[in-house]
Amino acid sequence: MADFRAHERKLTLKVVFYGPARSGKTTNLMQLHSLLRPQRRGELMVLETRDDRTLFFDVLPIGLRSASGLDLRLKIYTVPGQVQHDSTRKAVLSRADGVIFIADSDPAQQENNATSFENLADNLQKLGMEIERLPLVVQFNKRDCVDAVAEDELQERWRDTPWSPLVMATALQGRGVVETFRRLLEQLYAPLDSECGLTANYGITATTFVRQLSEAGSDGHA
Ligand SMILES: Nc1nc2c(ncn2[C@@H]2O[C@H](COP(=O)(O)OP(=O)(O)OP(=O)(O)O)[C@@H](O)[C@H]2O)c(=O)[nH]1
Ligand SMILES: [Mg+2]
Repeated sequence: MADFRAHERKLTLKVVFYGPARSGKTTNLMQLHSLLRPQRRGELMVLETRDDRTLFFDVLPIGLRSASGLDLRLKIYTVPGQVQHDSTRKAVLSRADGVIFIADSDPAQQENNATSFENLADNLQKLGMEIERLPLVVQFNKRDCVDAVAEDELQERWRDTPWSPLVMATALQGRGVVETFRRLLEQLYAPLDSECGLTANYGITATTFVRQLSEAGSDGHA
């Protein structure tokens, strides 16, 4: 449920990168930070740990003030993927408006992808949220790995789910990162529009919403 304060003309959304350990959640966040227009993004906070793994979360604020005066903010979080950090994952997931699931294309990681997706469903249920009703995009990262599972096989495997088609990415090179984010913005719009009247009250159409929040910087490849 979005944090909407009509009297303050302020709308804050929470987006969470979820997925197994080392699938590239922090890398996606860092790449988004470097690809988005500087005017849109706030300060990226990545909590470096000795072995490069996220222990709590990383966060990137994104924001804009629309021509109609609505102060629109997005806070993008990552969760720690390591199995033992489940209570932290659940806390970060709480009150999320949308989730981007980062799966790993490495054949050896397919079971970890599945376990993590089940863990997401399980935690959402514990938080009283329904996975089928939540804006959710699934990205398969690390397409540059020589033995990555073939895209056709992955698309086929997910074809009869609400999360098809999957987005392919190589986050390390910035490929597919903004595309994944845009897909989530597209899904976020409809429920927000019914809740807050984005078009009716603020003149923010779906196209404006997606374009403005994912605008690339002049040096971006998006
Ligand atoms: N080859 C390749 N490596 C990647 C890619 N994306 C991320 N990595 C590497 O995978 C490792 C883990 O990436 P992170 O972004 O830290 O993964 P994470 O999902 O945040 O991991 P946790 O915080 O432990 O859950 C790092 O060494 C990254 O450089 C990619 O597209 N291709
Ligand atoms: Mg991380």
